[in-house]
Amino acid sequence: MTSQAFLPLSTYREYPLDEMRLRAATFAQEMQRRRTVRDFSNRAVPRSIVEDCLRAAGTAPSGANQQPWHFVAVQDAAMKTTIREAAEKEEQTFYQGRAPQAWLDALAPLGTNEHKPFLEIAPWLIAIFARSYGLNDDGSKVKHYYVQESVGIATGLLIAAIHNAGLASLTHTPSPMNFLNSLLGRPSHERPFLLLVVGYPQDGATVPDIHRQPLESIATFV
Ligand code: IYR
Repeated sequence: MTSQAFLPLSTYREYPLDEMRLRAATFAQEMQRRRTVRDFSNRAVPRSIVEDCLRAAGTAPSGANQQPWHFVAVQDAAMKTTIREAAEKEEQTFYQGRAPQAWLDALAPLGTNEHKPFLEIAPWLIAIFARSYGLNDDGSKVKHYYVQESVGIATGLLIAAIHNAGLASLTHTPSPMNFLNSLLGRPSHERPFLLLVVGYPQDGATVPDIHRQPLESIATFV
């Protein structure tokens, strides 16, 4: 056992209550504006913006601080084309048979189908991997804890950071997406978690007429 050093909490900032109220309400309104977008523009987004969004994602809390995530940010056009081709192949089997009718019915309001042009059009694809276990120098495994939860939280922060920067994103889940390991050169103990499409919305982009549940439906106070 190594002993753990502790440092003063120097990064915490307390706000007067009025300011706290305003900040909480402003952030909630800001997040209400976020919509998942499927119509992307091919307009370039500087790499430094993506880097900062990934820095924000990397601040997520994680089980035993093991930070069991890896992000592959793809802007290379040939790689995006290859990813699109592989994803559409999986999606075709999904939409043309693998998906039960009830699942297709649930997706109907979103208007999705097997065609994924945004995988080539959007300037960035961020493949998010969840590391199932760590590796010591001698090759032995280090157990990781709460991997799915940790990577889910990091992904949420990433989505919020992208929105905060003024960009749109799409949480895309081709299934299965193991093809991302071989295409992006990630080891097999990293499981593809999500493919996040990032960019500007296309001019005239539309979104489905769907709504968020009000607070009363999603929260209970005891
Ligand atoms: N992976 C498919 C299907 C899909 C599934 C769910 I659940 C969604 O919320 C949206 C789509 C696709 O990307 O089209």
